[in-house]
Amino acid sequence: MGDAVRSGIIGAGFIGNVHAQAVRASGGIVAAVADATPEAAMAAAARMGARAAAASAEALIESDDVDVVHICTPNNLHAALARKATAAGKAVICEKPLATTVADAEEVVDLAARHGVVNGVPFVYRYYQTVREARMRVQRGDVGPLWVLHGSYLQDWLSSSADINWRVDAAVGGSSRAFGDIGVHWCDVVEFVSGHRISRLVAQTKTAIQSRDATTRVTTEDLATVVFETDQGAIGSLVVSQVSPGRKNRLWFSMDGADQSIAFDQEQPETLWVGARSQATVVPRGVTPMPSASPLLAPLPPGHPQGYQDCFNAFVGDVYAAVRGEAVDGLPAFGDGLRAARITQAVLDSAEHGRWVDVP
Ligand code: 4PW
Repeated sequence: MGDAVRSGIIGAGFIGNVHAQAVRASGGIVAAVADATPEAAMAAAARMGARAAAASAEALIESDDVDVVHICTPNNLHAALARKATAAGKAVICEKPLATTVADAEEVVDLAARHGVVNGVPFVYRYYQTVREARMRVQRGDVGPLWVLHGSYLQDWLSSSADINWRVDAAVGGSSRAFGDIGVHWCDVVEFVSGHRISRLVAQTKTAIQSRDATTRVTTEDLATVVFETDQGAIGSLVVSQVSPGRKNRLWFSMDGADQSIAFDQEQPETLWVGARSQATVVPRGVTPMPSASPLLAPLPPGHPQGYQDCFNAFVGDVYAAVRGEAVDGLPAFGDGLRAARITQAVLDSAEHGRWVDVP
């Protein structure tokens, strides 16, 4: 490997482009792009400024010019490509879900461990500086023992029957949609900040729009509600929706403890809300000293807002640091992708059978 890390991106849609920008922001090179056809890859390589268009995903994985494989395809291809890239000894960033079944996710995790490859799953909301600050405050004991973890993740981009996307099709997107696509982000960031683990849950799901584009019959859920308990005795609740008009990407959580409550809103990520009995404070990003924070989290000073792409940049920067052999705190990896698959399966099982389910 030369000085700059060379990334190959498989899949050139919305998220493939986010990855390409993060590669450049992290000092990497977009060495190759693969897409559904060689022609589409050539168009994408020109659009994204990649050095080369790969003839196929497999060719990209095998290329000696690629150090890190980014899997940004539709969900049903993730596990197979992650297996191939891992077996080829490449570092791998695999979009969530790592796999559409728990068994496949377990296999990918095992394989990555056996081959000792650096791996990441972009649970990027961990990379807001305010999220790290919330985690620090919880770890420091400011909030006290946590009693209740609650919140929601709401979007509206699938709220009309005219909204069509491959994610809606269970054969391509997987048997869970709203929860598997965005509910898992909420669980990841809440477990990351709180240090608690969701240990059992009861869920309901609903397909609000049962037919899209007048023809497509939809089986995946638009909505999920989850009530849960954690391994440390807290209780919680979560609402997930991709059909909430006006809500664009509203991931919000509150952790309420014996001494304080602390809340974060992904659409207002420059502040944390910290409440105590005597006062509530809106704390701006960057004013609280965080001695061990990575500089990647805050490339710009307070007052210059950190956004979604910045989080992605910091995540890819951390993967690159791990590739260079540096220690990284809080990098979301394949193990976290497996955790998400297990929680998703528990939600589906609970919703199907109408009962509490343990999360392994
Ligand atoms: O991972 C999520 C996506 O699948 C994202 O964070 C937001 O919701 C953006 O697109 C979808």
